[in-house]
Amino acid sequence: MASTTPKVLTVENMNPHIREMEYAVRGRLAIRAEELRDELAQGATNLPFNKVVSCNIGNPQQLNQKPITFFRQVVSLCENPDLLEPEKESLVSQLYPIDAIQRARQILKDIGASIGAYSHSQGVPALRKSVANFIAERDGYPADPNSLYLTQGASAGVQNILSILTQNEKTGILIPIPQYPLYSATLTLLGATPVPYYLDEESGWSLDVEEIRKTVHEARSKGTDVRALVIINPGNPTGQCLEASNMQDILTFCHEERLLLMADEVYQTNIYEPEQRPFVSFKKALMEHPQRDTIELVSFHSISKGMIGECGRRGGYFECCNLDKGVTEQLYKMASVSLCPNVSGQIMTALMVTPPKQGDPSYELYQKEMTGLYESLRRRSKKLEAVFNAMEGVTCQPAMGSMYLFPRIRLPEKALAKAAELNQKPDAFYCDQMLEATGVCVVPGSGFAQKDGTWHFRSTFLPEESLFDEFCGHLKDFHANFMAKYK
Ligand code: DCS
Repeated sequence: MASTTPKVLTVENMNPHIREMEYAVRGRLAIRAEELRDELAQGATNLPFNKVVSCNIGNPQQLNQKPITFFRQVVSLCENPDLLEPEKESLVSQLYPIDAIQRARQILKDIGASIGAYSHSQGVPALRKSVANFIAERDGYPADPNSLYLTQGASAGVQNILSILTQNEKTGILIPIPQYPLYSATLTLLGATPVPYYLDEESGWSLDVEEIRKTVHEARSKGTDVRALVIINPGNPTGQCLEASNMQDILTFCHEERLLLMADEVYQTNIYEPEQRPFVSFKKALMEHPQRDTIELVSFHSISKGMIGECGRRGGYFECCNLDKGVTEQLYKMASVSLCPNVSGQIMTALMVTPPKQGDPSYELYQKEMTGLYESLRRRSKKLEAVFNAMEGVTCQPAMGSMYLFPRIRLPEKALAKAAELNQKPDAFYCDQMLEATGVCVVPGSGFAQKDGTWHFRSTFLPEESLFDEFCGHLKDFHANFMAKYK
C-alpha cells in the first residue's frame, strides 16, 4: 500500500526556479510523441501513421544518420585497448585501417591512462592542444590550450558561463528572440534576468545592433545589470548566418556597451550557402577588431552537430578570450567540482578537429562520408523550405546554416478560436494536430519565443533522404487538411 506520510520534497516546496524552467525541445509534445511510439511498438493499428518522426530535436543519429567510420574505429579501439596488444595485431589490422590503429595508440598515449580514469578537469592537455591547433588553422590566429575547456556538449559550457556571469537577480543577459531554450531555461534556473532582443524575420532573421543598443539602454534604465550578449551563429531555430561586417559591428557594440560576448557556434560546419555567407568565427572576427585585446569573448563548439552528430557522446569545448585571470581560475574550480568531462566525449572532440588528412588511408572514405552527408543535408533543407513556402499561409526563410527551418504560419480565425477553446497557444495547437495526424513531432515557435502575434514552428530537416519525399508529403497533406477544416 502506498504510504500516506506526506513527502518531505514536493512540487510546492521545491526549488521554484526548476519548477518554472521550460525546455520545449523535449517538452509536452515530445513526451506525447514517445507515448505514440510506444503504442505503435505494442501493435496499435488505430493511428493514422505507422511511425513517429522526431523532428523536434537536432539528433541526427536517432534518424539513422550513419556515424563517421574513422571516428568510430578509433573510439572503439580506445574503449577496448586489448585489441592493440601485439598478439592481436594481425587480426585487428584486417578490420581497421592502419591510421585508425595508430591514432588510437596516440590518443591512449596522450591520455596516459585508461579512458576509465578521471582526466584533467579542463580536459586532457594533449586533446586540448589538438583543439587549439584546429582553431589556429580555422582562423589563422593562434589559440591557447589553457584557454580551452572541454565540456560535456556545448550545453555544459553555456551553463557554466551563464552561472559565473550571474551575480544576482539583476544580472541581465541579452538573448535572441527566437532563441534556443537552453539559454532561457538556464537563466530561469539561475534566477538571472533574460533581456530579449529581436531578430528580424523579413530580412532573413538579421540582427540590428542599434536595436540591441536600445534594448540594453532600456533594460539598464530599469535597473538591470546587462553584462553579456548571446549570439547563436548559425542560428537555432532560425538558420541565419552572420555577415563578417555585421560581426565587426557587434564586437564594437560589445566594447562600447561593456558586454561579454557568448558566441554559440555549434553549427559552424552546417553552412549551406558557403559562397554567399561563409562561416566566420567570432574568434577570428575578434582578432581582426581594433579591440582584440579587450573584448571578452567565450565561444562554444560541439560534437553534436555538423556532419558528425555524435550528440549522445556529450563532447564539446569553449574557448575564452580576454577573460580576467581570476575568473578563469574560478572556471577551473567549477570544472573541477565535476571532476572532468567524460573522456569518450573528449576523444570524439579531438577526432572532430583532427580528421584524416589527404594521403592517410582513411582520408578518401572520410571525405566521401562527410561530403555525402553535407550534400544530403543541403538538399533536404532546400526541399523542405520549398514545401513550406508552397503551403497556404506559410512563409519560410531559407536555412543558410544549422539543421532547422522555422516557418511562419498564419492560421485561420476558426483555428485560433479552437486553440483558445482548448486553452492552447495557436502554434502549439497546430503542432499537436500535426503530431496526431502524421506522427511528425515538431516544436511550436512559442518554445523559442517569437514576435508577439506571430506563430511559427521549428522542424529539423533530418529525416532520412530515402524517406524524405514521403515525409514532405505527410506535412503537405496535413497542412491542406488543417486549412480546409478551419477555414
Ligand atoms: N547550442 C545550440 C544553438 C544548440 O542548438 C544546441 C543543441 C546546443 C547548444 C547544445 O548542444 P550539445 O550540448 O549537444 O553540444 N541543440 C538542441 C536542439 O535544438 N535540438 O537538439 C538539441
